[in-house]
Amino acid sequence: MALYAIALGSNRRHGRHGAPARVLAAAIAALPREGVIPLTVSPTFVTAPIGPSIRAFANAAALVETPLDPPALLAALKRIERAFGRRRGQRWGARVLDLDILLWQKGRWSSRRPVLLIPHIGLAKRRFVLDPLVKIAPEWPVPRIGTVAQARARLTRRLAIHRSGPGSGP
Ligand code: PH2
Ligand code: MG
Ligand code: MG
Repeated sequence: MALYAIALGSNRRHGRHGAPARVLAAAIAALPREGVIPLTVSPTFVTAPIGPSIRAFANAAALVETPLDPPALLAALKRIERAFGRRRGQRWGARVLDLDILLWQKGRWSSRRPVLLIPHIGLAKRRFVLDPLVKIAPEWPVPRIGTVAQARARLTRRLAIHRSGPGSGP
């Protein structure tokens, strides 16, 4: 068995499940059918969209346990995305469900087939990932940074410095 942290996101309604927050709850409920057991689920956050999409996202994170290795877990998450109506070509656009592998217990993973990097490349750069994750796994190690809590502290400090930079003051 291995432990993973995954990120969940949605910014489109699902015909049957409803609003994005409901889509995330339904996605959590779909995990066990793929042999992925949710152990801890964060609260759901409503977040401003980063990138081209204009709709707000619902975001959450979960700690899960599974016998699957990273490529097999990625395939399982993609099957769930497809079952929820996710289509190819929606990268960074509005999407009904996005499931990303953030971290796993055994440290790093890097492969080209399938294209998969753990830790997720956006992990340390995105509040919408770290805010939910820090609620459930503050002490989880993040290679080269320390812990999830330290990654988030570093990011929020950096954002504060940007906001107080030249031109933004009184
Ligand atoms: N996902 C994206 C692009 N932008 N913005 C928010 N707030 N939340 C997301 O999950 C998100 C995003 C691509 O995966
Ligand atoms: Mg994503
Ligand atoms: Mg994704």
